[in-house]
Amino acid sequence: MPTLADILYEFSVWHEIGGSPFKPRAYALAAESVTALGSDVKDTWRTGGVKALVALPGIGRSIAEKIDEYFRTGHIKEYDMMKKRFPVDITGLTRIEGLGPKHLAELYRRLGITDLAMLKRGLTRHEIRSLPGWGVKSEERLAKNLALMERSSGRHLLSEILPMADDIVAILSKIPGVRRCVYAGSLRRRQETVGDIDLIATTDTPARVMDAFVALPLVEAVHEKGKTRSSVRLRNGIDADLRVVPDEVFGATLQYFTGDKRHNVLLRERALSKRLTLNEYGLFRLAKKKMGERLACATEEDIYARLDMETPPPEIRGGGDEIEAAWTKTLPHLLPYGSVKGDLQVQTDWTDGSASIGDMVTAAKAAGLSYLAVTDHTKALAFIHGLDDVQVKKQGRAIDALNRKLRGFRVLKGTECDILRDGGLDLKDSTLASLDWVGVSVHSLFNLPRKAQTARVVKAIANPNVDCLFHPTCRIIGKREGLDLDMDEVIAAAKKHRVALEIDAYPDRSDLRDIHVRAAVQAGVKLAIDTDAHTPDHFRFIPFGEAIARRGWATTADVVNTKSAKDLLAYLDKKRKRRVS
Ligand code: DGT
Ligand code: CA
Ligand code: CA
Ligand code: ZN
Repeated sequence: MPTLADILYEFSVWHEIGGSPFKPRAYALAAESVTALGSDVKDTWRTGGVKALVALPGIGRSIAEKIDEYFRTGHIKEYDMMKKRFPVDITGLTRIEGLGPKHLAELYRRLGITDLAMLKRGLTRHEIRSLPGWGVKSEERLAKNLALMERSSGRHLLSEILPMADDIVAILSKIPGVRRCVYAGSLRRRQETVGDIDLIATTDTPARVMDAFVALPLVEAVHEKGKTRSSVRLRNGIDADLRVVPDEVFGATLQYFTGDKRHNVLLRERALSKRLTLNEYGLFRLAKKKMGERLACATEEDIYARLDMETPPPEIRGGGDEIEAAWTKTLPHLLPYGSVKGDLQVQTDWTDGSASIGDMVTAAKAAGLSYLAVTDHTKALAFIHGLDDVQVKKQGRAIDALNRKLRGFRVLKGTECDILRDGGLDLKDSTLASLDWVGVSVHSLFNLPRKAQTARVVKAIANPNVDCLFHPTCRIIGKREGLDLDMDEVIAAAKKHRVALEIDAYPDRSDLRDIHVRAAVQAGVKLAIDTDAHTPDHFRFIPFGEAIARRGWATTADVVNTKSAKDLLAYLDKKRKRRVS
């Protein structure tokens, strides 16, 4: 069963094939809007029917009636009819780069091609090259794009792509004629995973820049090369898009391609309410449904200001209440990058870390930090020789000795104490009470039912010796779903017991994730941004943790390790007065 967005998109293609002058665009806009609004569309319909649908961005009366029919009956009559006349897998086939509506119509009418399998057969039989306007070259391009589409994997971790994107931007910036070059899209919004790299360059000589771009050694294949947009596959399997625009519209292009789509839909809606229209070339006056005078385009700030809004940082452009906050000028002052002063989750060679405490200190200093907490695992993790009470005490004496030698850096005595099956902890209370920083976390029984898992975690953080819940949900991106937890309950317990929740910046953890950070911040729960370092070079993950905090609207005051070591210890001391030993 196709989704509503798919159906609307198919209508758009259908009308395009039929030659309608404005319907294709109306349906494409509606499809985009429905995608961006997600489940909100159905909620809106349920509460307000057709009338409420019309009030949504990008949805007019007749499309609203189709959506209504879809929700009421599960079908749209006109769609079913159209499908009979044109039984083509539009959604599947248009995933191939460069295969547009008119091509689909032609392939169907002349060769009866309705889906990917038939397209492949047509390609192997070389039937496509003989169509009017095609030829060997375009047939080969289609085959190549089809193969690339099938090979194209899913999403990539931000931490893998960001350094690469920085390199690409540096390379592109050196192409003669390039004035500015940046990346936009999910990368600029620092989403935990990104689909592709969206690049923007400004120049007076677009053709030269495009030639140079597609000829870069790191480009493996060219999906599409145009005057203002080219799309390539890089050698590491990632796609990159480059848009080239005149320098004076840079702000508008950056705003547009930073997204996300939902943010842009809402922003355009706001523009429309002021009788303005917004696209990648600027903000224009709307005069009799046509574009009028250009009002802003040079910087993002100009555009938002012209809409009477503050400029939301890219990290929070998710199409939620940032629009309203920007408009009422109540955006939070997000925690700046570089705010974290110490790392509060670090493993050493006492357990499964690769380096000594001393080597981790050297690396942390080099990364600009002024303290770290040694938080080796505890004995429940026998396979990595987790520490018992005696060993923790012994490690504490080693840390005291090291601190006496250190200048301008402080090592805190800590633990990553295992949460046992029943919510008990893996070290004695007297041991925990002797430490500067007590983190607790789950490393077993990931599949307990929600109620039991939540009770287990809540019980652990109710222990008055506990300062922080490490990697609270235990998800591993692409590998493990994470615990089934009632996060509201966990957040309430963290608040009650004054326990910080960790943002574990280890890339495939990214745990807490942005939405939970937001909920924690709203509840007044403190956060800690840690790298979960197991080797000296892991301290480079700090900015990724800061990015998650920003995406969750956290400010400096929300994060405990933006404090100096001295202030942090004083803060923990206040709590410690309530500790049991
Ligand atoms: P990704 O690549 O899946 O991680 O996510 P994005 O957000 O980077 O999405 P992408 O690469 O498809 O497009 C980059 C930005 O360009 C997107 O965030 C907003 C803008 N954009 C792209 N296509 C459209 C569109 O059809 N409509 C609107 N309003 N904006 C678009
Ligand atoms: Ca993208
Ligand atoms: Ca893209
Ligand atoms: Zn852990």
